[in-house]
Amino acid sequence: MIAFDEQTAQRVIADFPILARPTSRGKRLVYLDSAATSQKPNAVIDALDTYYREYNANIHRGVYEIAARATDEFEAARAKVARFINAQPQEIIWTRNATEAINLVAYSWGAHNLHAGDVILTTEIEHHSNLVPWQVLAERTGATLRFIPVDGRGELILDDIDRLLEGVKLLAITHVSNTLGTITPLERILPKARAAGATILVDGAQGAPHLPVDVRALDVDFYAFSGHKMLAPTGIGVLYGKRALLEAMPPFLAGGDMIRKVGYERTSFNDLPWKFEAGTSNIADAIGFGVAVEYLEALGMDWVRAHERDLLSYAFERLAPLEARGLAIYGPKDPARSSGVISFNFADIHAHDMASILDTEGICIRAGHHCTMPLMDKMGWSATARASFYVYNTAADVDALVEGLEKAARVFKL
Ligand code: 7TS
Repeated sequence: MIAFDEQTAQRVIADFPILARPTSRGKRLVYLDSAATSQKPNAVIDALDTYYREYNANIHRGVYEIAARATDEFEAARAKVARFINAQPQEIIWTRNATEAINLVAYSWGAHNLHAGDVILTTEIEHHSNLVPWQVLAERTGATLRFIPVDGRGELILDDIDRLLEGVKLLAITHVSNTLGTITPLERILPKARAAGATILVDGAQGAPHLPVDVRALDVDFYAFSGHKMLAPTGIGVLYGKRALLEAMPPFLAGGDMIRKVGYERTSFNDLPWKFEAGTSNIADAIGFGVAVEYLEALGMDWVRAHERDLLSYAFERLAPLEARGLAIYGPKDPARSSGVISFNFADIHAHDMASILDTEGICIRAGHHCTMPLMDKMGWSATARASFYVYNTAADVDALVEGLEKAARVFKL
């Protein structure tokens, strides 16, 4: 039996008002789609409310009291997010999301450092957001893409990693697969990539929300993530970059706030991190992001990881009997190598039908290709159903999922 920390879990649930609202069918909301976006605790919702009610003003320009407070809170949020991943505040660039953070690197660093014949190494499990920007960059520069292959259980095959890394200029790799939950073995890959002279970008969209992250210990050059998957509002994300690299990079977007001095003909650019933050920033949501990481820090990322491991262990245990009836679970199926994602198909029930049946029970899962179409093609799946866990999920949610699958089996007469 898994020893859940039920007391903390119940306290966490009470912090999320949406979880107390029944669905229109009067069901308890069982939210199992946090890999798509997470729910928000009262502390984050209140921070947005307070900003708009008490000190809404533009930042970095007003001398009056509420503008100074807005600037202070905005920059304090940056410092909180920096601390969360063991970075310096100047190394934290606010973006809209992980996708924009990756594009910033592709357009600014990539366009100036990659040339015809250069190699970008990525993997076969990437989200489109860490694939398409490199395809576009390769098209523009004449660089080529190379892939670390994936095996049938969704784990990267590293037998040939030394050869794959030969001559690589950029390694762009995910921390965690959003489709399979696989935690990529960065500790085995990154030192080799560094030794091979590659610049390293990690897509942390599914890493930062679920695992303790220390960008210094990982020794990555860039780490991209989104606030909305880690209790913060939508519309705010982060690019972490090593200071020396960011200093050397040209701005991505140009305009207000990213300048030091502007003449009709020439402009000099602002210091880090503002050089990369053109135009009025997403002030409220950045402040909300700061509150979200404080919430996660108070819980402790070790607790978050342990809680998700417990949930996965319990889910694998509860789902096992259904495997004999045609349930196929994809991915490593090992809570030590997997983050809180379970991708599955049940006999010949289409993943979208499964999601619709579960919806009638108040259970939210995602069905489809999960923005990893090449991976789906390679595995031969047209779609999978995906349940994903976070801090506010408990054993009761796993039980609800299992009951939902049993209902689907009845409906489809399995
Ligand atoms: N990288 C990974 C690994 C992701 O899972 C996602 C979003 C992104 C990048 C892009 O994040 P965004 O915030 O810029 O959109 N993944 C998912 C998902 O699995 N379901 O919905 C979005």
